[in-house]
Amino acid sequence: MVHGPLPGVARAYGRGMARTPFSPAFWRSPLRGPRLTSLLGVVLLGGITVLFLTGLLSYAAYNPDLSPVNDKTPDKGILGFYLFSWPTDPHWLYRLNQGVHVTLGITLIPVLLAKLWSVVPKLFTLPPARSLAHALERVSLLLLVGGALFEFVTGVLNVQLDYVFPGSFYPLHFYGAWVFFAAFVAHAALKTPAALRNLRQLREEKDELVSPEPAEATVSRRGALGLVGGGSLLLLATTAGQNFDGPLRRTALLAPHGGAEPGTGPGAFQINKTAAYAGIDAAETGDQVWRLVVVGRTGTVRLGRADLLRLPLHSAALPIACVEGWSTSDQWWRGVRLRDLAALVGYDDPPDVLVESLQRRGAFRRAALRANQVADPRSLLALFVNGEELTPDHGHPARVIVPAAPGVLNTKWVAHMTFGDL
Ligand SMILES: Nc1nc2c(c(=O)[nH]1)N[C@H]1C(S)=C(S)[C@@H](COP(=O)(O)O)O[C@H]1N2
Ligand SMILES: [Mo]
Repeated sequence: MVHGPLPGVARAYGRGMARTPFSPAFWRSPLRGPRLTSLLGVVLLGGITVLFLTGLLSYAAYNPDLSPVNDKTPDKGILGFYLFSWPTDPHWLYRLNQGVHVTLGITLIPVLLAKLWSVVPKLFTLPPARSLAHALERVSLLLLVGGALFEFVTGVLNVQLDYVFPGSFYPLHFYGAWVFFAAFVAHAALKTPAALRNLRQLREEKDELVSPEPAEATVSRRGALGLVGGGSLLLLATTAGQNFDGPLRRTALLAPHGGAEPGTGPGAFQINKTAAYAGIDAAETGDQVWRLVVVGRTGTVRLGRADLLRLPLHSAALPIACVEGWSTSDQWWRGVRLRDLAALVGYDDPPDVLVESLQRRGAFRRAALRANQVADPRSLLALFVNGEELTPDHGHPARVIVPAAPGVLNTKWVAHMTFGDL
């Protein structure tokens, strides 16, 4: 049964106020109410917690505390309290972490938008604050809504537009995540008990979210939830494929690394930055000119390609997994073990290493690897992939590949390696 306007609302009509968003009667959808809001809230409670944790792990995987070279948020202070040495096992660890982070984030967009829609009347309640506690609650809601929009927008832009914010995505998304998650925890602590109660109740409670003067329903609540869930499933189905090869990647219609693999042959798997983009000149990479400079305790060693080929070569099946949430399945890399290169310059116990490429500009032209990564027998300075020489775009003449590490640590077009404790 639809009840008539409340007396106060009727008076508001009289004064011509009912048509502004500040009047409860302005919001007429019969779908709004604590049950819908609570259900969406519980989904987001789980989803955003996973997003936050995988985000923190993703940051730790960059080895930011190892060297300033890796750290895009050097002023983080205590926010880095949890950092730890990223392991090399299982070798698909970063691939899984980042695939979940990005795919889940995109999948939750319709849920987030529906949740914001379901509570939008609350943004307009008057007076703005009834008490200090109420004022604090509203400020925290502002941080919550602002933080959520900020994190989703910066994340999607980074994934879709490929570094629209040169260098600054990491601090924005990292600091934004802490602000947002603090507000999220406060909100969840306050609201979860009531949300669970709302979901167990069969009938809608009297609540400020329930329109005092509901319009005729155009869609049932079940239908609306179906729309949100369907939207999420559609995003999931058109994004997740960018973590797989071949026909599955072709399903990732919305993902920048979906579709067909680039080129043909052994090097036909996803490329982040091409050699041309990175400004790598073929004149610098030829066998006659290119030298790998390895620096360590016992001095400096210069190795041409022929010298490297005389060292023991090993193979490892490892994926490329990018922070942007795309990855490849395992590729067959072949090259010299990083720990053998460390031994060449005086380290039986492998230390950390700073790897620098031929590339002159760009945030990812160099990276630092931790001793545990250098020590892993699968960590290679690869010269070959899938049975053939590296292609220019995959880092010819030599590139680093390390198990479980983010793509950004797998430096291409390597020119310089400095072993030692960083
Ligand atoms: N020199 C250099 N190495 C680099 C990069 C770069 O921009 N410059 N990009 C990194 C990133 S972010 C990724 S995901 C991987 C991608 O490797 P691929 O292009 O062979 O797939 O290379 C890494 N190595
Ligand atoms: Mo990447």
